Amino acid sequence: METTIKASHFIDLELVNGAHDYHPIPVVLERGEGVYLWDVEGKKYFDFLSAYSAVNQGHCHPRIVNALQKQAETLTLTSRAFHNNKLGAYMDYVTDYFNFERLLPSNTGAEAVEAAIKITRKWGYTIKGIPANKAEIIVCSQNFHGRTSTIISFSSDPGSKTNFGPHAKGFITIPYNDIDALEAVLETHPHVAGFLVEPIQGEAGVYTPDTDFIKKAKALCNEFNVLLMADEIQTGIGRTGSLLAVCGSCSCEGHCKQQADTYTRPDVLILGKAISGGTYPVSAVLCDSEIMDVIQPGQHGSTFGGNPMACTVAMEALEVIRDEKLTQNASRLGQLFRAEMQSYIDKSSIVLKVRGRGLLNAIVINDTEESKTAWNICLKLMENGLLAKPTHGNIIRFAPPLVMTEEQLGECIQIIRSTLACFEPNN
Ligand code: IF1
Repeated sequence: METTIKASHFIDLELVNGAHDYHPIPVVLERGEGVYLWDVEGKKYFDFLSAYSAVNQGHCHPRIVNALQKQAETLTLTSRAFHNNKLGAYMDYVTDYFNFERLLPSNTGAEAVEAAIKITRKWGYTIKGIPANKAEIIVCSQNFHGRTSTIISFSSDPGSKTNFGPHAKGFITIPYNDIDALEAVLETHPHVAGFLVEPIQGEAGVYTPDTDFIKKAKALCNEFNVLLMADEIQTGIGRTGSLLAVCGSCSCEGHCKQQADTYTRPDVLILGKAISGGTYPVSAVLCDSEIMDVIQPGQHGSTFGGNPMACTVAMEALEVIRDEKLTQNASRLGQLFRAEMQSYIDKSSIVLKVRGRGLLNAIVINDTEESKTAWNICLKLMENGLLAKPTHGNIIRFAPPLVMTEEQLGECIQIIRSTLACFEPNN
């Protein structure tokens, strides 16, 4: 598709004036509503990225926007030098929602991961008794936890990491979904404080581990007195068809307080993205008081963290997840999506497989990681009115807002099937 003069204008402004830190799909968006986005020419698209799973509640959800507007007219920021009348209510609401005793507020996902690392290390020194500066955290290869200088130190992606050193020490990498590797490291490293893991690896291409991987990891963590730190920034808040991905197949939407036997309770839970429905940067670390209370005044903080706008918006966004049964919808539509894709794949030579849980899915394209095929498919999808982006070259992630209806999903599957058909070798 030719980029229009109007779109090129906006793209060029970014190119000329901005850091060249992204290579976006060449579409310029100006409006969103529910599962739809419109570009500057008024062309309408289905959104199949949801701002990397931040917009689970759909674009410009009226209830969330209303909450944001009202709070913006009342009080936006106090800093934590003073109390505000929203923070306590927010902490009470969210700790109850996810069944943890304490919440530490922050803004972006990476900040929450950083806070979780600090909490875990301090717990390691003051509670577990690790000697000073010896604490280690186990992470998985192909992880994605953010862009700070510490977090990229344990990335296995050269692009994220190279030339940004010297890198932070104290991280041990094991292969994802490898319980034996985890056990081997725990047995040989007495100073491990935590195991930081994504229940499904998003950036790695929606890599879904064995159903019992997290459960077994938690058992090992218990055995070796190590904190299980679950990064649910992308997988949490209904996305995978359960409130959290660590809930497994439980689709109680949090009402059961995650008592289901599929639920693995992490020691440290990290949330971001959809906790605000994509309207405002909100993130959080949740854990029980025996862990959280290692942090005392002056040891962590943020100017914007816990501000009344963030608190109000996040409470409304979480309420929407429950009221609209978005977790259940994600579970149901996800099964439908994978079944439909699988029936296409059975007759396809361009698509190798579909994988995922709930509405966090990906298809693997039958070409090399270096190939342009997945990118070209995404350009064609754009032309046909559906926005998605490749990850890792040959994988396309499909993650629409959870407010999608079955009828809309049917329309989207048609678009995806007919687009893919253009890339089959016999066409
Ligand atoms: C970018 C991916 C998604 C995350 C997990 C922490 C963070 C993220 C599991 C940090 C952020 C985003 C950031 C965005 C691309 C992206 C992404 F493709 F890289 F993997 F979502 F799929 N933990 N993920 O997924 O949160 O600080 O950004 O709020 O370009 O960096 P943040």
